Amino acid sequence: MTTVQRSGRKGLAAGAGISAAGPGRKGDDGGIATEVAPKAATKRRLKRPRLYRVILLNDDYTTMEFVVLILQHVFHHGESSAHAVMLNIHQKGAGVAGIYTYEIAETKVAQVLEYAQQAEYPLQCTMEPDDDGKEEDES
Ligand code: TYC
Repeated sequence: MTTVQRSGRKGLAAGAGISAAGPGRKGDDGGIATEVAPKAATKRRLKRPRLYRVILLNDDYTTMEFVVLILQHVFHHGESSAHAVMLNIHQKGAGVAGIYTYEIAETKVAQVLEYAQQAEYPLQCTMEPDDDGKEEDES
């Protein structure tokens, strides 16, 4: 039985479960690993991913209706929530449309900018860490 250590930094042969002794040796199955021994004292707990706020900015030209549609279709707000969020942005100058992991937030920002450009509105959209730059604590 060939046993490999769970480690990303082993050589290619070790990583593939290939024995240096080669096949034919007593107790050696020819090199295909069937068990993976957990590396001692390796922390395997997954960290919570960082989250990002997607922010819409107010402007004087984009229509309220367009912003409500964006909030419904890109951010999955219901009609009344979309209306409340849009009004908050209109009054305060900016507001949170939604909170997502990095790549989803990035995609939403790109979608908003694409739709706004298509419709020839100057609507702006950005993202920022939801934790205000603080690193996650252990545990
Ligand atoms: N201020 C815009 C208007 O009065 C509406 C608006 C709301 C625009 C929110 C952008 O992110 C925005 N037509």
